[in-house]
Amino acid sequence: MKKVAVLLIGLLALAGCVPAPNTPDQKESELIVVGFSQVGAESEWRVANTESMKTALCEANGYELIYDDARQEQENQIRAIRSFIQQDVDYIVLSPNTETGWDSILQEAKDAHIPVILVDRRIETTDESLFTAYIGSDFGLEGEMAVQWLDEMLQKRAQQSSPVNIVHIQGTLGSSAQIGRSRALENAVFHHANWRVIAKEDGDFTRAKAYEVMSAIVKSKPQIDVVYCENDGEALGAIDALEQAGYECNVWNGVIVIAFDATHLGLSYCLDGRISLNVECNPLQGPYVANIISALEQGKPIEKIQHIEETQFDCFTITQKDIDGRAY
Ligand code: GYE
Repeated sequence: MKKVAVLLIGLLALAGCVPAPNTPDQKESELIVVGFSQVGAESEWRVANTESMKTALCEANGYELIYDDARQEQENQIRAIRSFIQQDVDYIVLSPNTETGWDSILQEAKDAHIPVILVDRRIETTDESLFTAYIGSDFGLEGEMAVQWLDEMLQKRAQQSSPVNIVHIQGTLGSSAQIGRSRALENAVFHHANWRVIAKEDGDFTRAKAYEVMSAIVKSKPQIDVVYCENDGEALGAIDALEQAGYECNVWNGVIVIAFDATHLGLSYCLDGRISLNVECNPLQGPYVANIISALEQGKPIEKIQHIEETQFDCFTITQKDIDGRAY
């Protein structure tokens, strides 16, 4: 391992804070060097995820973290990983923007004997030895929770047989979060003769993009029963556009808005009824990564694939206490 030797100096020579050599207070400790390639800062979820990683992998916990924000571009992530390899880091943590196209850069990491831990999103590969561990959400399950709830809600609205017009605003195309959440809706539409997707657009997990696409959709003033947004930011953008165009967002006699993440802001929209259902997606993944690294350091076995447990909140049961109790 290539840990950085760090000198913790008790006494500093006053002139220019130059360390006094060989003082008795001198201690040597080793930091584990981690290169973290993050997707970007596109959502509140992402910001909370970055914070969690920075907090868990801080110097006081024995880490030197080299952080890179890829601004939602795979090219930037590949460049960052190559630079981590050149810097001979101990571990690479990667949150891959999209699932495909990782084999050759991860082969370079493997050749350099640097373990790669995937967080949040996954990769599509035929060679599972290209990564050491994955920690994140089960996006397919999140989507299934959402469509199951919608099915029950439409029965309560007595819409189990009349046409249900759905607008589908997708997350970044090709990302695990988009693939899992979209697939659940597509399966459900396939199994319900009266559900139909009247518009499907890429909202890129941002409020601005969702506002833009939703503003175009409402121009034709169609009957909209449900808007299925693949994160909180998209739901907020879609609601802005819907309300501006005169639609009401509420569960009984308006547009049912479904969101994922359950961040503070998303849940406050749920409390006031404008988001009907918010499926939780937990961004606090830093401690899980630290545990994985610590097990690997001690030569202990790890579970290769770990999913975080998650729940859901709807406008009927959410309370202010639920919101206040959340860390993100
Ligand atoms: O839902 C969204 C973010 O990959 C789970 O990415 C993550 C998603 C999250 O930008 O808000």
